[in-house]
Amino acid sequence: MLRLPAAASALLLAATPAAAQSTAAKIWEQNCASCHGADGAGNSASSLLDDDWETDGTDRGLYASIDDGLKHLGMPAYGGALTPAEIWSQVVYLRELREDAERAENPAAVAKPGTGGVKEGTGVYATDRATFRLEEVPVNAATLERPWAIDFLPDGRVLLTERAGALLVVPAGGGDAVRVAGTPRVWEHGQGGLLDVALDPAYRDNGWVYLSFSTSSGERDGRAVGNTAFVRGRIAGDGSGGLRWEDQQLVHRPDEADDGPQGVHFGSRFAFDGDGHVFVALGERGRNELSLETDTAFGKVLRLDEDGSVPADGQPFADDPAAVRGLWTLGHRNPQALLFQPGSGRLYGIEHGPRGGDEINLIEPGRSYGWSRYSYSINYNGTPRGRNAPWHAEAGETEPVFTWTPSIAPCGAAFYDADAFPGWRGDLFVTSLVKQELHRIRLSKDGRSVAEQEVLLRGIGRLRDVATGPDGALWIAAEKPGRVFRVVPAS
Ligand code: HEC
Ligand SMILES: [Ca+2]
Repeated sequence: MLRLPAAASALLLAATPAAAQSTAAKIWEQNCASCHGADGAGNSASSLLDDDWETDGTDRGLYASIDDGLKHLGMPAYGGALTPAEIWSQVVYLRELREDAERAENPAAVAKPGTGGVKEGTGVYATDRATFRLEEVPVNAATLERPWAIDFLPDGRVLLTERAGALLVVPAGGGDAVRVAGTPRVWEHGQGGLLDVALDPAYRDNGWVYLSFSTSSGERDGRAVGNTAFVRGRIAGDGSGGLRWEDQQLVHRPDEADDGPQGVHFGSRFAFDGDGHVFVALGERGRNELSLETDTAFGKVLRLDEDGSVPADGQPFADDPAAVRGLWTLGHRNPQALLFQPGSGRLYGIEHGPRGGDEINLIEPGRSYGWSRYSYSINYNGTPRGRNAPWHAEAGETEPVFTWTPSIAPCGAAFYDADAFPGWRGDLFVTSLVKQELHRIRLSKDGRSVAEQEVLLRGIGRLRDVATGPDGALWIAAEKPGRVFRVVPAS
């Protein structure tokens, strides 16, 4: 395979005649607004903002209506005039119009603390399967702008990473944070910095704590270049009340030859199968053309032994001599969550599409998840992606279990596995950056679709991570300013 250096591929991208392609908004304005209204609220045809559909109202249903038309009702067929990708762009655009309308009507979907009669710290949130209260946990730290990940020590103390580089240990109920000295220096660059923190499943026996972070290998053509690194180490007392990072071992770092100056898509979560393996998710670092290539670590999920070596058994690409070490799945964009479902052994990954098409994927060995050839998204500038319809399966790629269109920019996620909220046991909780929401999702029994979805919180900040605490509460980390919340039962 011919591999271009990052700078050359960026030039190629810039040379693509993007201006020739119309944006989703333009296509709508020129073809659809006359009958459906500029905002979708209806004109000569009825509103597309309500839930009164002629078809089933799913993405496929809407796509088919635009493609084939509804001739008996006066909806023209666009299958001849628009490419499949352009038709798809109208589905995305229509979902965006619907979201705009829903937000305008209901700016705080559930309730925003401090408004609408819900007083912060005392408000009771009545939701489908639980009634809860939101509490802020005080964290006194020198800086806490962007807490990135949250986990817990067995004694209940809270581990927090701060993207700028601090690993913090906070008392169980909040209070003065202790910064762990001697953690790796991070390359604070764009979306990079200190990223995930996770405890080894056998932490009580071996004391291993895993950290991921962006790191630079130096300069190329006058610019710093880097990628994501994964290490483990131990947190030990320093003898005078402080904490130190010790015994560091490298778990994984992609080939330095692939380091690039881009500030995006570092991926980085850890997941453990409890059987000696650690799974890590790598973003495509803006090199989307490489996500489907087995010989680079861009846009991949890897499975490694916990000490970073390649497992002797069960590697799906063992027959591909060029495959990167530990390769498990490919075709990812920027996975921001990677987690096992308790009890089932199923591994899930959650990743961002550019504009629409954020995905929950069931991660199964050897599979490809389609990026960047297939995605339920459109480009940031509103142009359709390529010429194809987005259906992954028709192209031999793995369909997501669930997609968000418009994007919510999902980040950390957790399965709830405690007793405080019996109605939530086994449910998946997903944070959102852009929409500033906490979503609850109940997966179907076979784990391949979503049975329930609910927005629990909106408007308390960009949410980075969520975790089930040892106290049974759901803990949430919000950023800018960094804040930690606990979702606790109302009574
Ligand atoms: C000549 C008028 C007209 C134009 C132009 C038009 N539509 Fe429609 N459309 C209709 C009518 C009529 C219906 C049937 C239901 C109704 O009255 O809203 C409909 C229905 C739909 C539906 C709903 C399907 C369902 O399951 O209920 C979608 C989606 C839709 N149009 C999208 C579009 C898009 C996208 C465009 C532009 C590419 C477009 N329409 C252009 C008249 C039009
Ligand atoms: Ca995909």
